[in-house]
Amino acid sequence: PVQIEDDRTGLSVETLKRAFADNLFYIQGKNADIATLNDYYMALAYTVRDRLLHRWLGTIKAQLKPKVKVVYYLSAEFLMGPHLGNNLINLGIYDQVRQAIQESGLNLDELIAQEEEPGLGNGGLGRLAACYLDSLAALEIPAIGYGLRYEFGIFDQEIRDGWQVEITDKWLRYGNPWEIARPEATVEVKLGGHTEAFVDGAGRYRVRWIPGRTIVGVPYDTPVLGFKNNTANTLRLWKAEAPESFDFQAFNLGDYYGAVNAKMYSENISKVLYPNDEPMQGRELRLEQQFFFVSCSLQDIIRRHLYVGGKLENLDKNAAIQLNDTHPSIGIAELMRLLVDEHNVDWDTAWQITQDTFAYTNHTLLPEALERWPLSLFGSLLPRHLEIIFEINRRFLQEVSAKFPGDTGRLARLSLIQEGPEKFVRMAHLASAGSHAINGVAALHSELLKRDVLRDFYELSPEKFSNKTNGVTPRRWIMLSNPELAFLISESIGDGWIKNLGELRELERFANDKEFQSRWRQIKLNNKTNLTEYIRKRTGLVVDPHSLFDIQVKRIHEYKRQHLNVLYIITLYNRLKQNPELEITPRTFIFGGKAAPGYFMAKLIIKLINSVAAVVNSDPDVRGRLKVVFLPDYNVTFGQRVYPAAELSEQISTAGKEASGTGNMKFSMNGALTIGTLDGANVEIREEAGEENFFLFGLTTEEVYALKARGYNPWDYYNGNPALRQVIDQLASGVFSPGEAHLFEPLVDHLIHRDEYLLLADYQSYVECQDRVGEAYRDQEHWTRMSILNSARMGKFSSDRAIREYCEDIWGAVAVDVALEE
Ligand code: 26R
Repeated sequence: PVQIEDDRTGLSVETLKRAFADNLFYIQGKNADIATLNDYYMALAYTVRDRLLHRWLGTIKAQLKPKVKVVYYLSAEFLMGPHLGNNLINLGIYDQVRQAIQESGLNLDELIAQEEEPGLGNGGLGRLAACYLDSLAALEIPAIGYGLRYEFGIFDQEIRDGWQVEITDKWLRYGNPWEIARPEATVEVKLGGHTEAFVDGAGRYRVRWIPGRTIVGVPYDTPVLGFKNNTANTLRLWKAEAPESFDFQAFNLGDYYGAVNAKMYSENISKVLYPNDEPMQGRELRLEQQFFFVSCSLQDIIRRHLYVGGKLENLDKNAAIQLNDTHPSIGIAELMRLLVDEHNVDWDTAWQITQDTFAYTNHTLLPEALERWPLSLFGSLLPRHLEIIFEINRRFLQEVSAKFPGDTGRLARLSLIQEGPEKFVRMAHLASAGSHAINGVAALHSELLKRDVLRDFYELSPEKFSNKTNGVTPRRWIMLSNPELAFLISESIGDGWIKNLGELRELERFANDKEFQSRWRQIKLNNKTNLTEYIRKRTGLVVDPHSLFDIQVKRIHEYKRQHLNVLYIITLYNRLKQNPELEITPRTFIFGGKAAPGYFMAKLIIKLINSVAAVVNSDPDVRGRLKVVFLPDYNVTFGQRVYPAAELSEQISTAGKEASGTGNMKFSMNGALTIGTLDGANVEIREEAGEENFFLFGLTTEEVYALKARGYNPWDYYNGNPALRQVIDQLASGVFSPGEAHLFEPLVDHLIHRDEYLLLADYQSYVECQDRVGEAYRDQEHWTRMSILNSARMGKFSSDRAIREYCEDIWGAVAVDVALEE
């Protein structure tokens, strides 16, 4: 019999071409005469989506079997990056589709580049959530990611006159082919109002919450494919809408515009992603967002649990709920409310279920980033939750008293409520008390958590604590970003590394192989040349692909010390000015990253980079040996271009400040060497790569503490170091800000008077280390060997390894077979 491939599932090139043309006509309503590039992208996206639906429906079915444990990953941010290329890789149809598109007279790379990335996150925390969803699917673990469907994601960045300008991110403008709305699964969320006590039919004392307003959450689902398996998990994002009844009520009273206004107010909740590093104060809408998506998600989880016939007492057997930082930690109080108030469960049972179900990951030690909500704000938005938190706290402190009698200092330190003229709810304490597991995101960070931020919780419940070093997905961050390198690796050691990154170790035997080395170098050069072209297009700057590509891309923050990097650039510049004949390794310094719109110092650092670039790039004495580039609008898409082209990765935060870092891992996997402090995951990257393959500098965490304890005075470093002094004086006197002598005064003042992040203390060590880097680069063979060894030894930093650890130690989740759904 003749076999005819289904147009929606067939994978032959012929079928793909036909399906693509069909979707262009019937979904986009265009033909080749009038189709735009975006129409072609959409047609292809739908062609790919058709081919994953059997897996998606199969996975949903498999998750709804009794006894299956589902991981629920609650996160205010998911920085997924573009879907198309990734889905092609996971479906294993990249090559067929490339050919089909080519035979249709188009270019696959151009269609992939057409996708507007969903920037629903700020940086590390949101991208980690995305890598974890990828690995959960790769490992066939039933999982749902829950978050917010922000209408505007992280702002787009433009640079005007060297300053950052923020542009709204209209990512949904041309439609989103990857999501499916599920209005039938809408849930209601209450806000504001007051509570009332009453006695129920059984004579029990109960509380009911009379809300001031109600909104509804509409779920939008996006499939998350596993790598070449049948699993397609779900990312469920909630959109806030006004309940229909609201409109009708007002309409009947004749207040049509009032009703529309209320509708707009409701929809505000999922309107925009908040940038981090923005002052916490008074951000009521942020608390509304957090409660909104958490309440929707918990109601959804309970509904699913009851649907499969589960008993609420057994929720923890079917559900593991992970809190990605404290942003969703209101979930602890909300689950208690749902169980006690709405489902009639007694307090003690409810508390046991809650603790057994929740686990909490901390992502930062910075005191200003620890979430605390003013009691007044909290109480007016969530009156019932405040009561519940008081009751959790009362019982919790009773337990503490029993364990540490008479220790009132400890009670005050552990309390969920921070006392003082203004009282606050401490969200990290709520998360810690209400979870059975608490983890940090790198070995050092987890130690510091136990020693500082959560010390009292550690002394109270040491068994809750563990470390789960972050990881990143090799599918997006090697295969998709660096296809040539992926090809070389697979050709040399087979393709098992994609699922089992530890296998990269087998590359070690090629580290000294001349032929392999030269191919390795050639690929790096190709990637650098691509980036060179991109830099020229975006900034007009011409850079030399044979120079050392030295890259720092990440959010702009004082603790990350982009300005320390700048101090070195100026130092090099001064050396060249003093001796224009000096032999130096030609370098291209590339920066990228966004500053929070309200973070003045961070914005000034961007201006500083651009100002130094303007002077250095145009000085004839430099003769092109140094180039400084600030590439605007750093995001996932741009990261995919940058990591493969990097030779030196800048990971230079003050020791003890960067929880983990994940960019550091992406660089290293792609063959960049790291210059870094002993901070976050750098410690473990160096351990794996070997200390001889890592450029280490700077104070250790212990030294930072000790220096601060004995009184740090940046002046001493300024006065004691002529080169440093010259750089600071130049910044202060306007050498890099012609006509605006005082422009960088706030930065300079802060550095010489306070220098919270110890740039001046680490300056000399950094300069010497950078000089060693420059020297090392001259021996290309040795450099290449180090580069190969870095990639070969990064197996530990696969998010697959991280997710396996979470599954075994925290979630108790196991792989589930998925049968394709007809
Ligand atoms: C409360 C508010 C102001 C806020 C502050 C900071 C909101 C969000 C953040 C972002 C933090 C939590 C974050 O992104 N942390 C990063 O998490 C990464 C993943 O674990 C780490 O790699 C990275 O080191 C850490 O900064």
